[in-house]
Amino acid sequence: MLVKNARIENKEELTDIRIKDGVFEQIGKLEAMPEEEAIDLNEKLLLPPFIESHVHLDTCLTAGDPAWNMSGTLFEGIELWSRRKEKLTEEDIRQRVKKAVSMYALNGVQHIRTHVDITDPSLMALKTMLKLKEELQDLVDIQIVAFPQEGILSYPNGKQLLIDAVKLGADAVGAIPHFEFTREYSVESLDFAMHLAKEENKLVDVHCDEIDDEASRGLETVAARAYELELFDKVTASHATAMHSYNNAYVLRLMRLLKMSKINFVANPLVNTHLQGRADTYPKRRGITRVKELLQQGINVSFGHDDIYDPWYPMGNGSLRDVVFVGLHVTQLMGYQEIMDSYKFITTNAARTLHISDSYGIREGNSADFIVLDAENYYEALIKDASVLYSYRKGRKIVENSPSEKHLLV
Ligand code: 17E
Ligand code: FE2
Repeated sequence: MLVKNARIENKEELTDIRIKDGVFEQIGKLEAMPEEEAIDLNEKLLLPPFIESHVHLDTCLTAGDPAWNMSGTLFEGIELWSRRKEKLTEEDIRQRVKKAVSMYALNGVQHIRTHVDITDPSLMALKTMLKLKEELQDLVDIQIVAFPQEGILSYPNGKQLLIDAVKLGADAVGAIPHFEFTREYSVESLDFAMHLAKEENKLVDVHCDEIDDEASRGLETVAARAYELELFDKVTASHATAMHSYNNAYVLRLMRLLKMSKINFVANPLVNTHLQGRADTYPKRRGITRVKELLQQGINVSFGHDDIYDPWYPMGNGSLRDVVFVGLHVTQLMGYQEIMDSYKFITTNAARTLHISDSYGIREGNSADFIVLDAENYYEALIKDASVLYSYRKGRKIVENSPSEKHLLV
């Protein structure tokens, strides 16, 4: 099959792509061969598929059950989820995860890293997610983080549950240092999680300092262990919102270690602008990590949705457009080129976070995975909230959407 006249990743010049046996065979200026199927993209934007680098699929679509989060805090969310967890069944998880994944797929997402709560003696969510990962392969690649929502040292049998989750097949080890009972527990939990990842050859993704407390310094321990254990870019610090509140002198010192550690960051602009700042009167902190400064230091940052309609976030639709749109505002990345390049937060940068850069992207020899947006470049796509017209996976069309049209009749 030949794909004609694509604007690949905002490039001015038009490019053609030949796909054979589910792989990008040739990329350049190409002519259709006799009998070859060809589609003309008419100068539309072609991107590698979107990547959701941080979401909790096991909790999605449960908002209001058993009650709504009225304080808007992370902690009320955790308490509510703890109650909702008691009602979990395999069927309940299946239905919600399938629905959320289809929402993502319709919006051009083909890779999802999901955190799955393993502070549950039955590990039901994890076991179900491992099955769904196989069952949903035609739509998305799912990466699973064993996420100890209620702590590793502060939850009964927390260490063993994390070990069990990894042995069952989780791809990454999680931690939640700012939720552990004490600072000592927080350091010990990170030591435990990161040594486990090293021994079992797993990735690491820590919910790291998701709090406005400037004294929450899990991040330095995550970075130090990433460096010392030579885990480097297999490690991700998610949220890292306390960094917003660190003093500048400390950040200046910390940056050196962050660069040496090569760790990735994920910011979740929709959810953290909502959950953070809740203890502030005015001024109210934005609750987002220092994205612009991290990027300036050459540190990788991706953006995630975090939640779809659950105890932590009462909205969400599986479109990463709003994540990028709001992310650019709250991080003040609103220069022309910054806006143009911002698709990288949910493509190239997110691929680095997921540690899949080797096989990801519009390159000859890669799996023919791509999406087409109803716009000429990403700036335009953001402004007009452009539809994802097509999503192709291994050369097969898995999504086709109509362009959204509006008609002024007067
Ligand atoms: N759990 C957590 O600890 N933090 C979050 N942002 C979500 C769940 C969504
Ligand atoms: Fe999260």
